[in-house]
Amino acid sequence: MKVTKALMPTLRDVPAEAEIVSHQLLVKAGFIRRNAAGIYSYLPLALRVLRKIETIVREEMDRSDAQELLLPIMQPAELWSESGRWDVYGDEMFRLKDRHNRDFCLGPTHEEIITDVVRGEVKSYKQLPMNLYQIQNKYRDERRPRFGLMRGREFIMKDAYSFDRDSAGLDDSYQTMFDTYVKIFDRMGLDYRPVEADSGAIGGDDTHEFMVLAENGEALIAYCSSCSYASNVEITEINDTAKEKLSEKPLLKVATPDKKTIEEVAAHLEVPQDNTLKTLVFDADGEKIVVVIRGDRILNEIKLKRLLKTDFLEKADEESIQNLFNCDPGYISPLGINEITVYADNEVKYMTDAVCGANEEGYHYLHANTDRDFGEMTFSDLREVVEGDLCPKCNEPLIFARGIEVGQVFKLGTKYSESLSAKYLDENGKEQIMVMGCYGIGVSRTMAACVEQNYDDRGIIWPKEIAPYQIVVIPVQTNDELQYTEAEKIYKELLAKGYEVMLDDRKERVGVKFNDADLIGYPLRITVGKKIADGIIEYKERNQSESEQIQPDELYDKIATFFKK
Ligand code: 9G3
Repeated sequence: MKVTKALMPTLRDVPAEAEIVSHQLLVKAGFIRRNAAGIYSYLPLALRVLRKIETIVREEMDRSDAQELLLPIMQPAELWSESGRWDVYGDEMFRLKDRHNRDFCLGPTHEEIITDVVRGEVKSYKQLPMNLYQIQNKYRDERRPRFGLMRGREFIMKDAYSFDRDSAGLDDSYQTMFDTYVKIFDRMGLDYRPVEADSGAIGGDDTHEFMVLAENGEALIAYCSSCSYASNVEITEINDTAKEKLSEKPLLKVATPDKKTIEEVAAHLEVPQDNTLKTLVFDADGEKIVVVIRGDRILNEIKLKRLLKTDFLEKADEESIQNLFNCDPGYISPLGINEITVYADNEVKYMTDAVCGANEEGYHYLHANTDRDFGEMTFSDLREVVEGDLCPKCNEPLIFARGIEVGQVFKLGTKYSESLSAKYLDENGKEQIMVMGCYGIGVSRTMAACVEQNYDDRGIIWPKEIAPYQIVVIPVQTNDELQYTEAEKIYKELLAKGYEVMLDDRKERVGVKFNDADLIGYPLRITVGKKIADGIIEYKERNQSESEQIQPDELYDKIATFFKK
């Protein structure tokens, strides 16, 4: 391709709304253009990258014996009513009516559609397991679409759905998809981690998110400095080792007038915050509960919801706390509580000399000892993990990192096969419900995530596996007969050898050509300048700082080596 013919509108500056690097660079380098909030055109360079990502996804999915199909974007509301989800997703779902006034949505995901297809076509255990996937546009009306392709309202997803006889079969399908994702993201040259994640469903099954590590990532993950453990901090388990029992002193009531927050109480009593107890009151599914954690810790409400097996959890309001304890929330504690269920984080179990509320306005107690002074408590891992907490698998310190979720694998179980009656006949002719898994990869998001991980102050540095073109050939003086014909000769040779080559044939200063080449991020740049008269050309890899002077006939072996690596 020649630059003078190509649609690749590089810019000097980027629009203000581009906040993160990948959004800025994809716009500046002429890859994407915004048509509306969260809706983009993929210009030729972007489409070439997308197609390469899709090819890697397809090759590995097909290798896992998954079968590609293509499902409709327009989905009839009836299916979503059958699954009970038509009314679950409010404004996030794009809804429309056809000319007969029938309800449809633009597919945000395809569990209902794929289950409808399978329930009509798969009847026997002999046909299972079956894994079907597509690469298709998805539509979700994000309240705040931003970060370019990272959080769009129309995006491209590979979504796969596995159908098995039973949960043992699902475990195999899940593992197969997990291993396939590892191959896919390895081939893309991404630095990523599969992390244990929150399944969202009440007491749901396994789920893993594939996170590309990047400081602009929206997710926070904790990974182990020495073993492969990694998890979304929402669910990072914490190993609480027993603390040594401090001396036991009798409870001592002290005045703490107008000292309500942990900070104020700790400062007033001159005790460290990790030696105080925080007591919280919640309304869980209509029942009042009390939760106790160390004063310097943060309660992890996702862990609490999983423990209580409910999604309906909210902080009790001040008034109901007053009714329960006859004092301000800042002075409450588990002392003397016996008619309300008390949950406590594991750390609380070992506390023997803590400060806690006196359940009396203006007073706290010193030397509270959990074993001695508090009634029945249900202990569990309830706190937010902090960096440096010990890995639940090997006790080495955990490291925090931000991540961009580019893939996720879920065990769905029978959630959709039950509601949509996707059944098969087993060996004994008995009807059984299929067991499903679903597996997503954000294809367009992966392109942006790749930029977040591969750029410098000059622009994008595409991994060679997914670069829009492999090589750019630049004649320094396009007017110079020798330079241009030699450059064009190399260009044609490389095309003939099957490389994807761009020839910058513009009558521009070489500085402009170099800047564009580095901004667009071609993995390899070949420059033909004055020295061609002495049989010398310049060879430069985008992710190397130095260029090399070589002879034209050395070029082809060098390039073959570079792309074979
Ligand atoms: C909706 C809307 C938004 C949604 C969903 C449904 C997320 C929805 C979860 C999934 C789970 C997996 C298959 C591929 C991998 C992810 N946002 N999810 O179900 F109606 Cl508006 O999509 N689906």
